[in-house]
Amino acid sequence: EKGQEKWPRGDKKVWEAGTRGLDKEVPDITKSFVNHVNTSLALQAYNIDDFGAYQAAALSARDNLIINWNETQINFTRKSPKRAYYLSLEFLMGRTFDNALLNLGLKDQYREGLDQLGFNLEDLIDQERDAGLGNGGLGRLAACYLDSSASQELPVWGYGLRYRYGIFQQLIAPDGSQLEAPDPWLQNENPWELPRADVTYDVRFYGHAERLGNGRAVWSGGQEVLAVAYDTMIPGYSTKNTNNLRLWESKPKRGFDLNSFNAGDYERAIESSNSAAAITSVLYPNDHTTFGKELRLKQQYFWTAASLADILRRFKNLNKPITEFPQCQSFYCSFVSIQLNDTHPTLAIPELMRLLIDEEDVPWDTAWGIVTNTFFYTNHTVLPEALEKWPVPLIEHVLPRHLQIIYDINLLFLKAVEKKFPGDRDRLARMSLIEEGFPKQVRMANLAVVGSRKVNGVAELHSELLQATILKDFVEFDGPSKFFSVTNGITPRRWLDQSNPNLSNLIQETLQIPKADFLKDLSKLEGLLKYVENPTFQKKWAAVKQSNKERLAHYVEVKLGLKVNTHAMFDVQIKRLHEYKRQTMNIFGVIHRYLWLKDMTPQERKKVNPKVVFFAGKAAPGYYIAKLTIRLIVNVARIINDDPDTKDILSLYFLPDYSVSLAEILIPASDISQHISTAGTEASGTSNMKFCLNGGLLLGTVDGANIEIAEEVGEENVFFFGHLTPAVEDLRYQHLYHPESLEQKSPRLFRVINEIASGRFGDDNVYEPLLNTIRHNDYYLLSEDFDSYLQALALVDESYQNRIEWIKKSISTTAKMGKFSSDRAILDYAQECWNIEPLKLE
Ligand code: B1H
Repeated sequence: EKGQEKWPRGDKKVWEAGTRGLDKEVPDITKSFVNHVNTSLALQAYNIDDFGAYQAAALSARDNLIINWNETQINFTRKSPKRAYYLSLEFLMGRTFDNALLNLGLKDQYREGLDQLGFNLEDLIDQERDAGLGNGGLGRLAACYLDSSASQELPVWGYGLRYRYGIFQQLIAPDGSQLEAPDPWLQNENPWELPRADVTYDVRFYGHAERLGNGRAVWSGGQEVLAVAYDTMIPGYSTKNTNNLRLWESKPKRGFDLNSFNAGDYERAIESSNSAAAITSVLYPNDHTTFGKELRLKQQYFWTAASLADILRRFKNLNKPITEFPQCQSFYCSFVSIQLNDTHPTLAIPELMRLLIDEEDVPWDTAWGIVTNTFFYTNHTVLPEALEKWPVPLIEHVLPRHLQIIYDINLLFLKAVEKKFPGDRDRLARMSLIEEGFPKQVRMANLAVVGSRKVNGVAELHSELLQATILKDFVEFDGPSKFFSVTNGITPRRWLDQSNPNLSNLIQETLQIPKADFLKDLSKLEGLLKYVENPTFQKKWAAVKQSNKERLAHYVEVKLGLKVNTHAMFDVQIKRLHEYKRQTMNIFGVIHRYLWLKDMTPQERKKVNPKVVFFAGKAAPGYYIAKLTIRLIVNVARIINDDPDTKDILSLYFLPDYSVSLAEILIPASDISQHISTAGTEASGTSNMKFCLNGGLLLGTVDGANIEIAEEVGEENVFFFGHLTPAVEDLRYQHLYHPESLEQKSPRLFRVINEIASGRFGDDNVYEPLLNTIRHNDYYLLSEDFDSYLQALALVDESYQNRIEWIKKSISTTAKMGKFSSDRAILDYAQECWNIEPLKLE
């Protein structure tokens, strides 16, 4: 058969018609796909694989986005509505292709078109690498908010950094511990970004700041670095509106140092160019801890300086007086609101002061009026170790002019405090932007509060705690109206329709309304309540859950070569490893269950419902105890999964390299998920919302958004346990000053800990530091909650026995999750803070 090559894939006629661009014979999608294969990629049907096909399909979908993006942006420029900017050091976007097709409403057309060309859409979707530019909830929240802003047709842009390496890849070593590898997500071209070589700004570091005596100063010398914009299109769902996420890349301003180069010192010649590129090289993987590293400070300033320069330039194109920049009485005379996602972008406050005073010649008071009407600050945690502080000498070295401005702000602020509370020295010390000590430190949360118009927490309990604790003085000073709460939300496009198409289809077919109706107004899910008692519907509901469990089992089999029992209850805890989130309590619970099963006769064991426990999550590379927890989980899994007495009724999996894409597979498969932080420590949580939206029930403490979920779905549908927030402080005090023996406090926990210590799960002694955190001061109160946790787990078992009742709980839960759409949350921000309105592209 020499010379007679077989046609490699799909329908030859369709390929050929696509190549020739024949209008009538093939749909536009086919033409555009084949065209990108032939031209953008210089490939053909003969040599293209799934990855190439993904790229071509992505480029063709992107063409649609670009057109919508252009029209949206022109519309915004022409009508110049007030805009909001979301400054976040993290945007945990995950994959884009699937979501783009969904929001464009082109998924079915692409599936069909690709099928004719010999490709399977789902396989191509799987070719894409996650954009992992975030650590966890905070970064994923930013991504959900972008989706909702575009879908609500709001003029909102995101600003962040284009890290060359995202969150590290997690590997598991033979001994069970976490290893980290870089995440070179840009290695293969990223079709979703548009480099903007023409949008650049100079950003200065170091040098000297000289006051001129008229309030202004000149900042000169030091290092100048170039910020280059990369734009990512953010399509709205079922609207043409397409917003923008602008990420900055750092580059050397000049190629290299010519003097050193000419003197033959080549290393020195490229040193400064390397140091410029280093700024956006990698995402810091330490959620909830601050390290005080110079490079991190440079990231924060680089990003806020470039973003503000861009925002100010856009405003100045309007030729309006500078006082109309921010919020003001009349809607029509204000143009900019800026949301600070945590304290990471707080340098934007002194930076805007600097731009206004030094560059725009605005007097201090006017400038301060503008600044304090522009910014809004969201706090995401009350954990003290996460509150950002920067050493004064470091700021003085890197940002000399900003330190002057911070001191000036502080002086005026403390004067005002002194006026309101004369002689209250302690209060002044607590509220000062500068913490005394060696070295002195700048308190970024204080600066963010003082420089913002409004401040919010991310769930009701969290906002209350904030106002009662770390912000108490500020509430007393500013009055309560500056402080409020916006409960977090999640986008139902990604977290229902995209990750759980079977459920979304069943909902559509049952409610008999277009998908867009409930995906844009999630409260429509309440319509499902009518069907809770309907046996046919219950069966279909259960079948969807089953299909998702099989999809997860398939993933585990392909990735890890392990077979999962899909007839077991699926119990899932997936989140960053942290002591406050208490993965340790969960693994201790698993060990307890294992010991309990081992104590039974084979007959007794037969009556127990099988259960599969899944963990996934990364530990910060320097967080020793968190890493040890992973090692314990992996090694317990090895013992349990291998024990012939129990392996059919209890198994345990640690799925490595947790990511947005993995969450999309895990969440729809869960029967029960765990959100078991010590009361008062988890600000909100957002995966709890994702599980419940997908009909998984919640086992949790009375913390964060768990509380509001229970309020919505009914307490009879969630499994709550543990001490409440007001008790926590007293209990900690008791632990410190009147410690009780663990054996007395919880004999069951005592036994579990002793079994681990005895080497039952291998690794004599390596777990001692982890066990000691509980034996000794037990800051997160595991020993106080363990028995009620076991009780709750027993109740979960019992409830699961009555499958019909369980399914009813599951349906009722999904039906009542409307509140947790990020559309609701983003509209709260738009109304409460930003004062912006939708601007639809017709
Ligand atoms: C949350 C963080 C966080 N709170 C510092 N704080 C970081 C702090 O790299 N850093 O320096 C990174 C992240 N992340 C989470 O935010 C809360 O713990 C969750 O409860 C909440 O749901 C989420 C979104 O609001």
